[in-house]
Amino acid sequence: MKRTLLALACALAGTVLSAQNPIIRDQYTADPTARVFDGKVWLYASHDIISPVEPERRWFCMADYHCFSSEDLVHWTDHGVILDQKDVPWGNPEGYSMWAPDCVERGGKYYFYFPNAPREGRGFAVGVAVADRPDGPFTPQEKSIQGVFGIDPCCLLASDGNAYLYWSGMGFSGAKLKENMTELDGTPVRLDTPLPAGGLKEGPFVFEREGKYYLTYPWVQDRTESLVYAMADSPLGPFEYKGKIMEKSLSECWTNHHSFVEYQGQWYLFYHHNDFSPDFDKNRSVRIDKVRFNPDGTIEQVTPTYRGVGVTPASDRIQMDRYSGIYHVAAGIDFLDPARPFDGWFVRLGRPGTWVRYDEIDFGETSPEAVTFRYRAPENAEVSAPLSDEESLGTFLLPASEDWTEATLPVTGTATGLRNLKLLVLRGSADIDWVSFGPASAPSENVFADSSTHLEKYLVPAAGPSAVPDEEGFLRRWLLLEPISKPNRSNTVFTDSYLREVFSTPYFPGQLGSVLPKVGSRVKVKVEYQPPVDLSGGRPKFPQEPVVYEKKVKKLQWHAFDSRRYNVKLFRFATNLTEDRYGVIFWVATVVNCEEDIPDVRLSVGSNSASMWWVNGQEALLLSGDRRMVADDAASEPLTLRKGRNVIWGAVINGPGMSDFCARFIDKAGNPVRGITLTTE
Ligand code: FUB
Repeated sequence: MKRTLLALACALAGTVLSAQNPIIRDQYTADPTARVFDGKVWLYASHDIISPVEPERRWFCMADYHCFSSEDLVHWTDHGVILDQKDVPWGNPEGYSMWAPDCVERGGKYYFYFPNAPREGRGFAVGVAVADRPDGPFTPQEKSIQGVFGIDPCCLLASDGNAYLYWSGMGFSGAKLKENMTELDGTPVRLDTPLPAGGLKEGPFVFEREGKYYLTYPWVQDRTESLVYAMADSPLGPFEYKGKIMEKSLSECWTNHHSFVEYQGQWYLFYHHNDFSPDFDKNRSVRIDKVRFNPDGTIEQVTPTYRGVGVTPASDRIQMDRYSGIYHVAAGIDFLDPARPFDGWFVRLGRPGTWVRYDEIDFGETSPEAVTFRYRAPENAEVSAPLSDEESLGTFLLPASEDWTEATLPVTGTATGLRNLKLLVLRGSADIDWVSFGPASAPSENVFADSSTHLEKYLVPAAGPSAVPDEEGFLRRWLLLEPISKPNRSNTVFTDSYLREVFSTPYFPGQLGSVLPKVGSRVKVKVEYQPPVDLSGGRPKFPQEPVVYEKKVKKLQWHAFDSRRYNVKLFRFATNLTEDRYGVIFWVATVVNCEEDIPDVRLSVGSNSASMWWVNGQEALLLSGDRRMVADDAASEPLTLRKGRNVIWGAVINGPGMSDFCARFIDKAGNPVRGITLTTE
C-alpha cells in the first residue's frame, strides 16, 4: 500500500485519497461526523497529531480541523484546514484541544460545532463557526455558546422543525437551538443517563429515523469503549437503552467515536480506531462500515472490517491487506515499514492453501486482460484468483523476489461488473501489497520474462522467421493455444469415439483451417469449468464427489514457441501461463514449408496422453487410450508433403497427468525428412 508520493501530495488541500479502512491514509483522523450535503458525503473529524510542544506527552493533541468529501466513500478529497485553534477568538490558541466536531446545514449556511479549551478558565466550551460552503471558510463566533460546558457537540435537525444541540460533560445534556443556530433556546436538559450503569459515556450522536430518535454513544468498559445506544419517541427523551452497536476493540484502543449517516439508501457507521498507531491510542484513524436496522428499528451490531465500504474499481490498486475475508493462521497483515505506518500494510499468505478475499471490485463492462501484482516471494509462488467456486481469473506464477516487485501477467478468465476476488496460494508463499487489473498491452510479453526461470527451460518464444527440424527431424516450432478446460478425472475415457467427438467440437474460428491464427491473438472459447485441483499433497487430487461442471467462456491466447527439447512440454506451458493444466485439451499447429513435393512420408507422433493429428486438413493420426509420450509411438499412412505450405494441426487431451508430444516426418526407411522449414503463418 505504498503511497509516498500521494502522501506528499496530500499535504496540499483538494487532493484525492483512495481508501478502504481506514479511509484517510496520510494523517490521523478521529471522532468522525459524516453528513450528506449536495449529494456528497462530507466528513468532519478531529485531527490527531503528536504534540509539537511536548512530543512525549501521551495525551490527545489537536490544533485544527480538516474536512473531507466523497461521492463513492472510496475516493476522499481532503479540503484542507477549515478551522485552526489560532483563529478562535474565545479559544486558547495553544490549547490543542479541538476535539470531536459536527457540522449541519440550515437555510444555506453551514454551522460547524466544536469543543475547545477556552482562553480563560478550565475545562471545555463549545463554539460554532459559520460558512457558506461545506468546506468553509468557517468564521468562528466571537464567543462560545453560552450555557454549554463540555465536549463532543452533536446537532440534530429534527422533523419537528427544530434544531437540537447535544454534548457530553458529567453525563449528556441537550437543548433546543434558536433559529440563529448559535444560541441555546432555553435551559439545557440533562438526558437521563441511559444504561449501562457505570463507566464513562461520551460522544453523543443523535439521529432520527422513521419517527424514532437514537441516542448513540461510546461507553467505557475495562478502559476501552464500545458503542451503544438508546431510543426515544422525542428528541430529548426519555431514552430507553437498547444495546451494543459495536464491541470494544480487542487491541484496547481506549476511545471509539462515531456517527451514522444514510447515503444513497444505505446506512453507514463512521467510527475510529488506532490502525496507524498501534502503540499510541491517541492517534486514531477513521473507518466506515455498513449498518443495518432490524424491522423493529433496533440496530444490528456492526463488526469492524478492514475492507470497509464502497466499490473499488478494478483498475485501482486493490489493497488486499484491507480484506473482506482471510483464511488460515499462516495468513495475516503487517506494516510495509513499521517506521512509516502511513505506507500501509501487506498481506502475508504464508503457505499453500492460505487465501485472502476482497469483496466488491468493479470490473466494469470490459473484462481485464492483465493483472499487476505488487508482491515479494521467497521462492516462485503460484497464486490463483478465483472469483467464485466456478470462475477464476487465472493462476499466476510470481517469480521469486526477495524485494518488493511488480509482475504484470495475462488474465485467462473473464470478469465484468461487481465481483469478489480471492487470491489463493497453490504453491510457495507470497506477501502481497496490492493487485490491479488493466488492458492487455505489454503484459503478455512480460510473462515470458516473469516466468522465464521455469518456462525457458522448455520453451522460448519463436525467434527468427523460420526454423528447421532438429537432427532427428523433430518439429520444434509450434503455435500453442492456452489449454481448454475439459475435465476428465482419468485418461481411461480416451476411446476413439470419445476423442472423435471431442476433437470435432468447434472451439474457435479457423480450427483446422489452412490459415493459422495470429501469434498473440486471443480467442473466446466455451469451456467446461473444473474447480481448481487440490495440489497440496504434491499430486493432483480431484474432488471425490461428482462435481457439476458449468460452461463458461474464457479468453485464450495463441503463443509461438521453439521447443528446447524434441518433445513439446505442454504441461510446463500450461503451468507457467495459465490456470488449467490438468483435464485439458491443447490445440497446436505448425506450417511445414517444402521446396518441392515430398511423397511417401509419414507423420510420426508420440503424446501424453491421447491426441489427434491432421495434415493439410486431412486426418492423419489418432492416438487413443491412456498413453505415455514415446517417440514414434504411432505413424500415419504414407502421404505427400506438397511444394509450398503444409499445415499441421494437433490436439492433445489429458486428465490428471503431465502433457507433452513430439512429432516428425519420416521417410520410407524411417529416416527424418530433410529440406523442410517451419513457420507459424
Ligand atoms: O478525540 C478526543 C476525545 O476522544 C473525543 O472528544 C471523545 O469522544 C473521544 O473520542
